[in-house]
Amino acid sequence: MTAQAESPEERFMGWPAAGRPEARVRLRDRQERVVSAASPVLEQEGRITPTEAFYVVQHFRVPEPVRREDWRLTVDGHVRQPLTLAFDDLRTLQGRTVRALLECSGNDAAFFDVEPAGNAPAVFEPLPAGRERPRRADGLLLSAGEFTGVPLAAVLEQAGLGPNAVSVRVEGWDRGSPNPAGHGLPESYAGIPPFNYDKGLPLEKALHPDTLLAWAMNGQYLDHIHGAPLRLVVPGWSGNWSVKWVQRIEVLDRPATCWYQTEYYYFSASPDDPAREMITALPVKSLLTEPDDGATLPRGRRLLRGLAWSGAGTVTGVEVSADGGRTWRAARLEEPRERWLWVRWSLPWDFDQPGTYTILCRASDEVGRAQPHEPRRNWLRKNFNGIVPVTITIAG
Ligand SMILES: Nc1nc2c(c(=O)[nH]1)N[C@H]1C(S)=C(S)[C@@H](COP(=O)(O)O)O[C@H]1N2
Ligand SMILES: [Mo]
Repeated sequence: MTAQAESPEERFMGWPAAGRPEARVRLRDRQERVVSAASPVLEQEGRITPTEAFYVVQHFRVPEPVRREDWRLTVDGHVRQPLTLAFDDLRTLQGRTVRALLECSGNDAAFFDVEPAGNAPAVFEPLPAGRERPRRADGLLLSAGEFTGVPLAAVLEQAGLGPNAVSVRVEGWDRGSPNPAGHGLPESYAGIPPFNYDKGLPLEKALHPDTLLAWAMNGQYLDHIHGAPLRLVVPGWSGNWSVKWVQRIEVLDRPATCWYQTEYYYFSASPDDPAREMITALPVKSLLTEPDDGATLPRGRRLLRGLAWSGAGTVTGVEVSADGGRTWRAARLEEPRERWLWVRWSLPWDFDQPGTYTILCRASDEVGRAQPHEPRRNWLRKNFNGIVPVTITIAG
């Protein structure tokens, strides 16, 4: 049990409370407002991340809040009827609720540099001298929420797609120039002219009924830091597609060339590699939530637990090894399972002998993908889904 264990001082409605997991703040602005935070995923019970524990990421300065009453959404480009919608106009459309996991492409990137402990397969680079092994217990850029709004398709239907529509560009009102240092980019990227954060969805994903314009998360209106009054939610795709602070939807007659699409969230071996693959669906991935990495435990039976997800299809299996990858067993996937959420899994394991154990887990999905022993290398270090060993000691 960690910091969230029941404490007699914690009260809720005047009664003893179990404690509330909170996002781990990584950065505040000059006014002490949180602008970056990681989610305590290893402490999460259930499948929905409480709003207070949800991770926070964006690239530019967080934009000024706009009151719901003053906010307008423009729908234009290759449409039959350009629209300007107020918040209440959206609420006249039939709503939809989608429970979805968001993972930042940069989540777990530090593991690209880590050599695993024990006798695990040597899948990562050695850690540079002086740097500590990353700890998932410090929080992850990974959370799941229940989002309510209207399908993007319903708004597009109102405007009417032009016959040559190919993609849908969704724009926020946050504006800036990508800062090379903050993006892990070489200095040659300095001086990019400012633009609004935007992403251009291929038409098929834009029209998927679960692709939402959401005004609520976890049963209440969105908070500003998560994109109020309206954000895009693109289930199954990397978090950067879920544009916050939406102000404009532009239908294009060509694939979008948004900077964060063509210049940042793509796979390639090097900056000069002409072959770039746009990052879309999340890879298949699993992680261990219990026991804690580095724990010392008594002998006996323990329940190994964790989470698994995939952006391309349902998770079909999770295999677990507690002997550094020599033998693997199928974990039980806990019910219910939902298409865009992670699945919880568990497996009892008998730790009868004192010593050090290296625990690994790997997931597979319905489209035949398996979590790889060698994570996909790419120079921008996006979408790490390698197998991260957890080492525990069983006391004598
Ligand atoms: N307008 C806008 N939307 C954005 C971003 C941004 O910089 N600007 N960042 C994206 C990224 S990289 C991620 S991972 C998610 C994070 O959403 P959250 O802060 O609600 O967790 O928002 C996405 N939406
Ligand atoms: Mo992200």
